[in-house]
Amino acid sequence: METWWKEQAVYQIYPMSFCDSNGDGMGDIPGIISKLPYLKSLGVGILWLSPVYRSPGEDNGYDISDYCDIDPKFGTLSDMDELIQKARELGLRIVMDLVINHTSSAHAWFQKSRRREAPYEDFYIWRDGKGKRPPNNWTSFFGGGAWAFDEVRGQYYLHLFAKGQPDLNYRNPAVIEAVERVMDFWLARGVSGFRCDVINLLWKDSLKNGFPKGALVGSEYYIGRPGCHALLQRFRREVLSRYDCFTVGETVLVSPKKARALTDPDRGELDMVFSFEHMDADCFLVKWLPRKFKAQRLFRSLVKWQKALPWNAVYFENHDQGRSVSRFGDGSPAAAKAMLTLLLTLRGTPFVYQGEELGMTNFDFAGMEDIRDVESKNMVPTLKKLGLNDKQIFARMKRASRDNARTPMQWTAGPQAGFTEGTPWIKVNGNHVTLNAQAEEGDPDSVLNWFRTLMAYRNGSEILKQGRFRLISREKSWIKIERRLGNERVTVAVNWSSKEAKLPLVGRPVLSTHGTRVLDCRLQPWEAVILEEPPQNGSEK
Ligand code: TEU
Repeated sequence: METWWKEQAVYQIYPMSFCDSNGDGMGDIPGIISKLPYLKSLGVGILWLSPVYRSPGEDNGYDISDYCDIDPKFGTLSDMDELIQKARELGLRIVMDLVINHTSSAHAWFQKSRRREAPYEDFYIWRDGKGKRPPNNWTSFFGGGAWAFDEVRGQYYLHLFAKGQPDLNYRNPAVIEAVERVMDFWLARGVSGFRCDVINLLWKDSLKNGFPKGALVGSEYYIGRPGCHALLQRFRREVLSRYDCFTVGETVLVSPKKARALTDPDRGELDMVFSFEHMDADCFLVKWLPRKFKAQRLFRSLVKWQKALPWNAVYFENHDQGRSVSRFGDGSPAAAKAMLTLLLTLRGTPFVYQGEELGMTNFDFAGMEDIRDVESKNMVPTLKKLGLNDKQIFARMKRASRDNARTPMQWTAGPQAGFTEGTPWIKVNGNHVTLNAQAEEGDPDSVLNWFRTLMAYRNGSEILKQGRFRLISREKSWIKIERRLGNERVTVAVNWSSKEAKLPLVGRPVLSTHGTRVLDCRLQPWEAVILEEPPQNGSEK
C-alpha cells in the first residue's frame, strides 16, 4: 500500500466540544488525552484537531493570535506534546488545523502592522478607502462587506471572514517565511500533517471590484488563482517534503479540474482536498438557501467526484455543517448506519466528525439566544435584507447553523452529557439522555458498534482501501457501488430511504446493518449491505 494516510480513517475532533477535564465548560487537551482509548477503539488512525492555538475565540479558534502556543482554555504546549506522544504510543497520529489565510486581529503581527512597525507594515492587505467607501465592493463569507477601517492605521484592511480575521498578504515574502516557520514548528514537534483552512483563497490576484451580482462578490479574484498553486508548491518544497506528513486542503467552491491540479503528485501541492459540491444536496450553493434533500443529488455528486480524482478526501460532516443524519436522513440510528456504510466504502481517505459515529443529530435550539456562532449571528442582517422575518430566520438557523455540529459530544445520559462538570459554553442536545456513547457501548446494534464493525472490516480489506471505484447503479433512493482490486470485488448496496427497496443483489453478504441476512434482493428501510463476490473469470487469487 502506498502511504498511511491512504490506509487510515481520520477522526475530526472539535476540541471546544469534545471533553472538558477541568469543569470550565470548555473542552480541552487533557480531555482529549482521557478519551484516547475510546478513539483507539474506533479503529481510526489519524486525529485531526480543529484549532487549539491561542485565540480570542471570535470564530472558535479559526482566529489565531499565536500560532506557536496553545490557548490556555485548551491547556498548555506540554499538554499538546503529551497528546502527540500518548497518541503515538497507541498508533494514532495527530493532524492540526493550519489557518493561514488570516490571523486574528489580536495577533502581534497585526498589532504591529496597524502601527506600521517594521517588518510588519505589509503583513496584511491595507488600502485607503474611496472617499467614505471601502477600497472595493468585495463581500465577506460571513455576510456584509469584506473591509474594516482601522482607526490606528487610518486605512482599511481586508477580511474575507469575520472582522477579527484580517487576511495575510502573500505578496510579502516575509509572510510566506513566517508561515513556513509555523508549519516547521509543529511538524518538528511530531504532528503528522495539516488540514489547511480555506487554502485556495491565499492569493489575491487583484483588488478590483468584483462582479456585483455574485453571492461572494470579488471571489473571481481570489479563488484558486495561479499564485495560490505556486505558494502551495513552495510550502511543499521548502517544508512539508522534509517530513512524513500529509495535507488536506479545505478548498472553497473547488471544481474537479482544479482539485485534480491541486492534488496531482507531480505538481506537489496538496495530498487531497475537501470538495463542497455534495453539501449542496439540500441547498442552493449556500446553506442559507435551502431546498429539499434529494438522495439522487447526493449520489450524483459523490460519484462524479469519485470518478474525477484518483484519490481524495471523503466526508459527510465537519464542524461547519449540520449533522448528516438530520440533513440527508430521518435522524434515525438506522439512517446513520447506512450513511456511515457508504462513507467508509467509497474510495479515498474517510473523515468522520466527532459524534457522527454515534449518529448525533442537529441541535434542538430553542431560540437565537442558544446560538453562539459568529457566522450565524453575522448572517442575520443579510437574511433580513432578503426579506425574511425573525421566525423564518430562526428556521434557517435550526437547519443550517454551524452550531448544529458544535454541541458537546454526548458521552453519557448524565448531566451535560458527561462532557463537563461545569456549565458548557454551548447547550447540550436534549437527546443525550438516549443518544450517547455509554448507552451505545452496551448495545450491539448501536451506530457506534456498527461503526466499529465497519472500521474493522475496512482496515482488513485491501479492496476497500485500494480498490478501484465503479458505480453499478444509482436510483432515486438507493445506490450500489463496486470496489475492485485485481479480480476481487466488494459490492455495497445502500437503501437511502425509509421504504423497502427492491434491487438485484449478488454475492455473499458479509455485513448488513440489519444483522445476518439471506439474499432476497430486498433491502429494509435504511439497510446497507456489503457483499463479497467470488473472483471473476473463475481464477482464484
Ligand atoms: O471554513 C471556510 C468556509 O468555507 C466556511 O466559512 C463556509 O463558508 C461556511 O462555514 C459555510 O457555512 C473554514 C473553517 O472551516 C471555518 O470554521 C472558519 O470559520 C473559516 O474557515 C474561517 O477560518
